[in-house]
Amino acid sequence: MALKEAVRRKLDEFRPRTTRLAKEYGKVKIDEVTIEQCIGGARDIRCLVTDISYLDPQEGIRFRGKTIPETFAALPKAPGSEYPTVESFWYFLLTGEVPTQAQVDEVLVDWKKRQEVPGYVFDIIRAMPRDSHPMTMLSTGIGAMQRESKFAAYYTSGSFNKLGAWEYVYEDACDIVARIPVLAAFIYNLKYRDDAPLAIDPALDMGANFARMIGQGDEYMDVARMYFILHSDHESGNVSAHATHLVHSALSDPYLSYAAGLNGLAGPLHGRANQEVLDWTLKFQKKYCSNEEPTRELITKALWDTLNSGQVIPGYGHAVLRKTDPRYTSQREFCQKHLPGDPLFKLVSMIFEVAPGVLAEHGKTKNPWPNVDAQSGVIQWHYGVKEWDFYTVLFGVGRALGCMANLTWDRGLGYAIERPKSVTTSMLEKWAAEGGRS
Ligand code: HAX
Repeated sequence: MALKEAVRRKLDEFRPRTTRLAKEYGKVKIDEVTIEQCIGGARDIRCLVTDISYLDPQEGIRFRGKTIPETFAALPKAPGSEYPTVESFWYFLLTGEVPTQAQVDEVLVDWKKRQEVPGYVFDIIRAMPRDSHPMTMLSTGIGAMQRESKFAAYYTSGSFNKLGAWEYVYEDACDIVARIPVLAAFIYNLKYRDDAPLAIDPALDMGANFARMIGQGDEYMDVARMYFILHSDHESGNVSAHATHLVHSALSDPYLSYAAGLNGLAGPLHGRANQEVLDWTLKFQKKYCSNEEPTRELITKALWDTLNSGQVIPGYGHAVLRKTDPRYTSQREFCQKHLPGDPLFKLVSMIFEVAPGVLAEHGKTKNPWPNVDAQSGVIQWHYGVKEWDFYTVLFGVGRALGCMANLTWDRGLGYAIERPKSVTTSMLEKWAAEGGRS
């Protein structure tokens, strides 16, 4: 498999750099920690390493050094489409190299071989109450599939070797990214289409096949491709990526690790914000616009009502970004091109005009601008995926790409078990009184 060999080559090139940094420059200081950071969620402390993507507060995400438009422009496209296949993006995330069409085709064939989800996983999900949240079903499905882990089998084989372990993480990673859309489609059909599963199309790329598997037409294929790529990676400090990395650092296999990541993604301050945005917007329509068109005044009132009731405005703010999220912009451009007249898009655009001003006046958030989740649900809604509690599952399918690429590299570079040090409140009070920890 050319991709695995490309990853091996890249890891061999990288390993001496990491080893040298740790050995020769290990004591060089790159950051210091304040009491505010210690109490406030470790915000902005530089203590994780990843080369898969980097998030600049002003510019937004770069995947392997490329902005979103550069990434879309550089990668080989799906047949008849202006978007790249997820397979080509996977090659790029893992290696940093733009693949040839032949290399992309090889990934596509490889994923088809890996794609089958064992029947017992479906049985377990079917046994859950039908009104369980789809994210609970997804994380249960990934956790249940742990039985298939090649890394776990290798660990207990008696011949575990630290240097070779990445190959087994790579195998699990490829299995997970190939299977998770099939699992997600199963959950969608179980919950919303009377448990009427649709077969895998052996000829279609991941995005196109996913469209087919949830009963969508051809026009949804690019939506799926764009959505999975945009949601893939956001460097490694966000809750889902960090949880995945943390759990794997104990040498838990990629299934256990990504189930943990998904559980983090399910939180309303993280991935579930896309569900919350749709919920907020539809409630707004129902409450304020049953007899009249939405106006800036009505939106302003609704935003203040939300803030005054102690809730956050979903889809706005970010822990790192200080500008409009380019993932938001990319989806907005898609809407402007493909669904400019959609009433929900118009409403969300109006919220975009008003919300930053309201949040700035409210004065709490460091970033009043929209994030990825403010725009994504509108597109799903427009194309007929109206079950908005499913939107975080779509995020989880995309995020698997970033988390699995990162785990492969984590193991390839032999990153250590994660174990930050905690302190007590009394210690903080003592150091506060002394002006710092001596
Ligand atoms: N509405 C109201 N208040 C907000 C806010 C928002 N959208 N965003 C931040 N704030 C508040 C915070 O709750 C915090 O208040 P307290 O001091 O009372 O605790 C204050 O402003 C300072 O927060 P911050 O430093 O600007 O932001 P954080 O790094 O603490 O939090 C969050 C970042 C994304 C969690 C936050 O902006 C938020 O809750 N946004 C709404 C939920 C959301 O859209 N989440 C998705 C983020 C993107 C993502 O991960 N997608 O998966």
